[in-house]
Amino acid sequence: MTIPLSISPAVQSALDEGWPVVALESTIISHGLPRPDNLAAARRFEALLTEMGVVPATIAVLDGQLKAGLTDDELVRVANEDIPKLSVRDLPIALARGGSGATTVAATSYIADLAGIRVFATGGLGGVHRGANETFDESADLTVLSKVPITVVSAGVKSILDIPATLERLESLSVVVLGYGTDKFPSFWLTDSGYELDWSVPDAKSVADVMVSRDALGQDAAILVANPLPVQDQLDPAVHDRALTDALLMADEKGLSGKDVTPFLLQTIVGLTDGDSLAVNLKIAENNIRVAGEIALSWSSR
Ligand code: PSU
Ligand code: MN
Repeated sequence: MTIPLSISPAVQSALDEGWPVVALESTIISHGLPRPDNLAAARRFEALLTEMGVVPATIAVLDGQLKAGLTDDELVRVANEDIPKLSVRDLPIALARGGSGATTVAATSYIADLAGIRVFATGGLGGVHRGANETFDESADLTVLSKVPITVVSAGVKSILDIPATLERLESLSVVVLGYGTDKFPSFWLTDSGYELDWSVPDAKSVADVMVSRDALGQDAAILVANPLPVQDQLDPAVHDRALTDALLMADEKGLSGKDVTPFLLQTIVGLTDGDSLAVNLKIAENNIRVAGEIALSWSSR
């Protein structure tokens, strides 16, 4: 069986010509944002890149095909159909059944790499959950990033997770972590988690330089670019802390586990912040997409 990978004509010609391409994930569309804002956001994410002269490649699984680059009809399907969230381990099952699904950071990175795409923008990466010492709940995003040579731009990880444990695991897994214009790891809705990073880069060209030396070393792991939201755009820290405490308590009371934990926490926090977290969420995704676009431009102009 050959890999059922379907690359859109626009993405394929950009890859052939060495033009800049940025992969976008689909779980943020299907599970991370509510309808109908999700479809508008998915279209805006692509438009932001197109306006920069970068080709967007939204990644998903549709009818048993791994897709890199979606038509507008396909974006509508991802936004409006009740499709499952697929990590890397779910891909063989989805393909065998001819099924569809939205891809997590892990699955998006994996498919983008199969397609030959080097740069990927997401909102927030999965990581080690609080209480993981008992539940073992650690996102496959981390282990997959130890094996896939992609550059992911993320606003750190959300404070729903155990941030220091996530940073420790990124170190164990030899994932390169670069603060983008900062030496503090961002915590998604908040500019600064309070945790220090070892390395900071000032601009997109410096990230492309690290990609070049990473390739020269033949390393397997990804580069994580931690891109903070400007402080004036962050969620009010008091609102944030209250919503976080309540959402974690509610997830605990429900006894959630597995892949349902992250979407539940994200949706609950949108409700608890009267939608403020959602507005910030969109700014974060856009901020990351712009930086990923600049990195892809710098990478393709070497
Ligand atoms: N964290 C966010 N927003 C998201 C996700 C995580 O701040 O939308 C999504 C991403 O697709 C990520 C996935 O890859 O959740 C991780 O899920 P889990 O924790 O079940 O591995
Ligand atoms: Mn999990």
